[in-house]
Amino acid sequence: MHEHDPLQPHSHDPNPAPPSPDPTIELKLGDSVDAITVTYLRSLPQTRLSNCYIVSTGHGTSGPFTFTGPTLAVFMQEKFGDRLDSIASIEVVSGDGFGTRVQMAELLDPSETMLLACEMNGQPMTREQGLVRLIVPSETDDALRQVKWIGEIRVVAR
Ligand SMILES: Nc1nc2c(c(=O)[nH]1)N[C@H]1C(S)=C(S)[C@@H](COP(=O)(O)O)O[C@H]1N2
Ligand SMILES: [Mo]
Repeated sequence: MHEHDPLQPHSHDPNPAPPSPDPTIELKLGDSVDAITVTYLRSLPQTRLSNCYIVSTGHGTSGPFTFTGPTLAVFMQEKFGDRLDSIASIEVVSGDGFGTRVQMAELLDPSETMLLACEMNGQPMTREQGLVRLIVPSETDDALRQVKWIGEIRVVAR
């Protein structure tokens, strides 16, 4: 039977406000849970992406923004190192249930730079703005991969 997959592109009215004030980000693999803080993300090598737009046909485009943070690839490399080979995909999900799935091939694609952005225009993002936000520059459809308020990063093993 076909099951609706909330992590695949679908039409969506963006939630304007965070699901909760709780800034916790959990990195999950099987039964193991590792708490990720903004301070930790800011301690990793940072990448700055200028000229980012949050594009939405239905509700307008905003930007340009400059987002800064570790790339998702740097974060995964830091956490899993040579075990990266055993990973199939990653689910980046917010407490409001909104999220996207990133395939390992996309993560390692040198022409794709995905950020775990902690800063917007040189300032730490407020919780309202997303706090830690996934930036996928290649997605210019309906902002359906630009996940605000990241709450879980679920690692799916091969
Ligand atoms: N957690 C979460 N992230 C989300 C959404 C959402 O509802 N929840 N909506 C997406 C959609 S559809 C859009 S258009 C943008 C809106 O981003 P903005 O509020 O920064 O303009 O956020 C994206 N990221
Ligand atoms: Mo959107």
